[in-house]
Amino acid sequence: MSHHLETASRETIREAQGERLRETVADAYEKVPLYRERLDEAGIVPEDIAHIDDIPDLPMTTKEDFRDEYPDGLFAVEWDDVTRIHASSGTTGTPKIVSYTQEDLDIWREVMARSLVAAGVTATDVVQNSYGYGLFTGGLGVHAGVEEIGACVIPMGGGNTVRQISMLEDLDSDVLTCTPSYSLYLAERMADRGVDPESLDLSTVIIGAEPFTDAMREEIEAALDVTAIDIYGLSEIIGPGVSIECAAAQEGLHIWEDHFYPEVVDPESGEPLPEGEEGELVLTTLTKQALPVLRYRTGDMTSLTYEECDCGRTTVRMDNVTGRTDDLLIVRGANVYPSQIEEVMVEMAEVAPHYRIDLRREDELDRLEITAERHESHDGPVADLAERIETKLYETLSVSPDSVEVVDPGGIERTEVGKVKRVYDHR
Ligand code: DLL
Repeated sequence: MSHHLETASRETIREAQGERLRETVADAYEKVPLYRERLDEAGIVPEDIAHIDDIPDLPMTTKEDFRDEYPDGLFAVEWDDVTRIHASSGTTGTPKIVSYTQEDLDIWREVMARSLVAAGVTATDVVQNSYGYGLFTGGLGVHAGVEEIGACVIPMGGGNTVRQISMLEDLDSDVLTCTPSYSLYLAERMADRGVDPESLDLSTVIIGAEPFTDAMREEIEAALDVTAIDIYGLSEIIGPGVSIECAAAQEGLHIWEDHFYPEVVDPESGEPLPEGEEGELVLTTLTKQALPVLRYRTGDMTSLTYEECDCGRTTVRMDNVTGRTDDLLIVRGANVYPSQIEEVMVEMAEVAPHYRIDLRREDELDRLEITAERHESHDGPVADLAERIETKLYETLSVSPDSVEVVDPGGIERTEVGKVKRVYDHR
């Protein structure tokens, strides 16, 4: 079924999903005490789940479940059958441990290969993989996919930026895979060293692992003279390669739904939302052995479309994720999303695409403090610039920042390894 599924009829897809869901639920019920308990509580026996439409009857799984069951309470196989471990750390101390059997790794490799092909990567390409290797799923996940399609992988990992630049120059990398924030950092260091992106073979960057706005994507594409493709994934489900944009249309991310079943729900009520409406992405694994996951609340905000894509693929697509359910900042009663602030920052030519948001509480009142970085090309008075930023932010957010500080180029700390942190909530 595998590759044909990318263009199969919706009916064929749903039939296959139903079959796999039945197996996954039976397996989870039999082997994972938490799932058995939850299904028992809900009064469901695995036989009640006959096809994919029955999925909303199943209980949901949360990040807290991963933490409570730390380290291996959600595993559905014996340790002897676990071939690999990864982990992801969140805002709290306990990491989420995730496990893979050899078959799980084979499937991951396959969906990553499909992803890269959809992104336009070919067997003759050189791919510089600058996602971190190690417990983070980015490095090894992408690595396997590049090998699977027979392209050449440069296992750079994160950081080491001077070396990254010489590799881009000397090995003629066609594709770069890294976080959006790192791609910007790299572009900046290239500019410092007088390396013209147009002189490089690099044509595509595959960015993911953290949210970014369309404005930020355009900034990256201009700074590196490339096409930027959005790749999405999360450790709890498998890692990178849950979904990706196709190079042909770049109209949403194709979800490899023969392995990962998506729903979008109202983040408050948990009720499923219709096609096209924005809500929280909920994912169910359909083939995972070591760590089957039923209806996982990802915390990521998106919407789904089942329309056939111009590229010919019939798989469901998700919208690009610019925020999470827990992103919302309430500032003196007003709802503020970091992505709104990002758009303002990136769209102002006099400001560099690096910024920092600090929230404090003083005398019972919220304070929103913005630090922006002056673009090199701007040499007018910074006080005027700060005022213009403030006005723009007020127009967008309907709440005025309490302070806008403009610092010199390079004044905002860059993230060289791992995910960027732009919001500091001290309240
Ligand atoms: O970030 C897996 C990955 C690696 C994806 C490399 C893409 C590329 P985690 O560390 O478990 O796994 O973090 C998963 O990162 O729930 C989202 O909040 C966020 N995220 C991942 N990809 C995107 C994206 C990897 N394309 C969490 N856009 C997810 C926005 C993303 N957010």
